[in-house]
Amino acid sequence: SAPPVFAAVDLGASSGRVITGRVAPGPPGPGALTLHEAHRFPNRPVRVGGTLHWDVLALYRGVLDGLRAAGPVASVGIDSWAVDYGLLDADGALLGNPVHYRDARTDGAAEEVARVLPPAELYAATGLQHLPFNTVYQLTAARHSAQLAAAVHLLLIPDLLAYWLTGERGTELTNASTTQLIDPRTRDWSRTVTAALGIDPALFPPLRLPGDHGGELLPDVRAEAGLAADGPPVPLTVVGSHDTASAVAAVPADGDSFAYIATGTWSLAGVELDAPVVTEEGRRANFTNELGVDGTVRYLRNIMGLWLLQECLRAWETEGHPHDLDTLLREAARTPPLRSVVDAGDPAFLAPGGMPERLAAACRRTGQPEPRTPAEHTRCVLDSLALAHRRAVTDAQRLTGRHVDTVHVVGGGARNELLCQLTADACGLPVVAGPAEAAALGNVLVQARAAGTLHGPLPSLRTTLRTTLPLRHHTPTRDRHSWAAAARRLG
Ligand code: LFR
Repeated sequence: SAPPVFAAVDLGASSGRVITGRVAPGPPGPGALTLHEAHRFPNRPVRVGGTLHWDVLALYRGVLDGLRAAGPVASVGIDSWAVDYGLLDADGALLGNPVHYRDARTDGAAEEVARVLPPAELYAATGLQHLPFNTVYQLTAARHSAQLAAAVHLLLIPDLLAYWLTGERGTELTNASTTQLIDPRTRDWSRTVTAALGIDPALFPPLRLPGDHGGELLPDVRAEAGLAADGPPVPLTVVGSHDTASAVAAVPADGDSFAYIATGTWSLAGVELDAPVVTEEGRRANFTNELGVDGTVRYLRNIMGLWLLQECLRAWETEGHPHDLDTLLREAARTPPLRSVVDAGDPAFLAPGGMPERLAAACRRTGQPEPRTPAEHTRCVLDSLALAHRRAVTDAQRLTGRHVDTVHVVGGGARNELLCQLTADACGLPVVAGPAEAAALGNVLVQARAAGTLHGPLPSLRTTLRTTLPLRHHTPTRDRHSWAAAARRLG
């Protein structure tokens, strides 16, 4: 019989995708895992009343269209970016559009939280890096709102979509770990944090884990998705619903001496651990202990990522001078290296708008030449990202004692050969690039295992990937001194 097909819904900051995955039978073990993009749709945030929102119904429609395009599937799994949520009233109706994490409503929230729970205590309780948009700050910013007062349930974005598909409410753990309300040691809500901040943990439906059964598609959903009313039930399988958790699950690593960089809008760079490392040193270095698939810990740092370049492209297009990414990357490859670099970890780059000028201003402030042409901006962004990758890989090893001999670059940025080569050069380590659709793959892997199509712990799932996916290898070439010198320019 034909191998089962799994539908991975993977929502990113600029587009959503419904991707089908199947595991071809292949002796002696499972054969190649192949993906097919059934549907892709734009994710366009909307500013209304001065607040930046997600157009969550448009996303949901994209999911339904995608399921229709996918046809009959054995199960569905959903992953998306982290931290954001929708609030439901007692009837289960959505109270307003979810707010985008890049919205300015959290300005000043960290200071408010710090008055009740100093940063060192918040970190000791949660092991989570400070990101101004963590759910804890969003809830603090919203705490006097009528909407929160009326709310009975809080659902993180993938859990919200899963609720609409199945009628069942749950809180998936890997994504819950990004709220800064979870203790990574107990893998449960931190009463220290919820009590100090007056956040009612009962807002969150029960925690569930990747691999859990998450209900079945409702009859009206089946109709919308074009599935026969009398066909077999389609379960929703809980996956690593934080896209980065799914992406890390799909790192095609061999052994544990590896670092990963999940690159896309963000670069999430770090190592995988069996247990959290919660130290004051780690807090100061802004490392996080997010929870991963199969009880793992994602010890990583957020780096601004290709957002810096996406925002430049958007600015040039708005000004009436659109640029083609591939051409720019070719030009950037011929542009002198390491002329100017910025701190790609700086939250100053978080908000949208005016990116080319903001990059130039940052170079000016640090006494470096300003990028003038789009190719120079592109080079500046890629050199800066590689430098930030180097720093994260070095710091993660120092802070955890984990030795790294290979860097895996996964996610959309794995397609960017220049970025991967620069990352190898900057880290002084071999880079294995791919898969680009890591989040969707990790999503499919967990579904396939829950269905009994794949077996075994993460390392054996990774072996399936490593032996069947096309991967690109980058050997470090450039001398390391120039990267060290560039790092010093940022202080
Ligand atoms: C990547 C990601 C990051 C998270 C950021 C905001 O898509 O999920 O891991 O820090 O988006 O949610």
